Amino acid sequence: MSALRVVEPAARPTGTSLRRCQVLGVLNVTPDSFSDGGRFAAAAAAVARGIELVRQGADIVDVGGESTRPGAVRVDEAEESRRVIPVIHALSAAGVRVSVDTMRASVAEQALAAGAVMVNDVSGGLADPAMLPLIAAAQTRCVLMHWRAHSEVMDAFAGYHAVVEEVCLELSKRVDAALAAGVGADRIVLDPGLGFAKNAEHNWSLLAGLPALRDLGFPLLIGASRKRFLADCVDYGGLAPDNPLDRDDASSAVAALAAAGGAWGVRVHTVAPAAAAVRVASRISAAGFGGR
Ligand code: PMM
Repeated sequence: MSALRVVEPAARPTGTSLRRCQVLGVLNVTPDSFSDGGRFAAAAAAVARGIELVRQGADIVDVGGESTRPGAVRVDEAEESRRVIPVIHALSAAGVRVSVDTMRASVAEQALAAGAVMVNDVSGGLADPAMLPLIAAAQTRCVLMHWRAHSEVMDAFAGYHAVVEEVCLELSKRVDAALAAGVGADRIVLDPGLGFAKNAEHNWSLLAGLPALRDLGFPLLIGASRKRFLADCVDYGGLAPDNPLDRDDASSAVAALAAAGGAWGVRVHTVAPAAAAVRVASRISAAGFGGR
């Protein structure tokens, strides 16, 4: 008799595996994204878009009401709340896991009351001294991103001798501040802040420096999607490097590499290919890629 037996495959990571890199779908509720037809129509369109992002594979929808692009001028607090809170409320009520992308504790507090499950502070708690105490009191998960200055002036702060080491050092200072404020270590996600007071070479170095960032000992979020530095890769097929939408394929490539490199999450505008990318990375990692 043949010794050949059908062996049941070992349990495999599923699409909902906790170890799989999380996909954060970007939902920017700003006038340039959703302005047609007035405030109510804009909120309804944003909610529909958020639900569509989940359908395409987003694990979390990251809702922001203030542009942080280089040169962007700040919106006032009341306007930021008016933009995001109704959207967060409706998405949370629909069962969507929402994070709020804000530097303001007051907006974060309202967002948490409206159902948000995570605070994504691109300033890592630096812009508003009330932010870390709020996160501590709410015991919510937070993203602390590497940040040096507000978007209007941040390009003047893009000077580094050794970008990976300096970003690691500055992030660990944010961790210290968060822990001192009472934030639980298990609540913290770190983000190198690609494009924030960084030029293209800095961003590439930080992506190459993922192992050093991981050595900080916290989950890592990577936000490369549609950013300017990816224009370097858009030199084929009639693509327009200056058009952020034409950087989507490069964004998905970064998502795959970040996930394979052990990132906890990727923040992306176009979700479906990133959802595929993180699943591919998960399967390759499970098969032994990188010895993990
Ligand atoms: N980038 C932007 C906004 N929020 N949040 C985190 N954690 N990481 C990022 O890299 C990040 C962010 C700017 O991008 P957008 O204007 O295209 O949303």
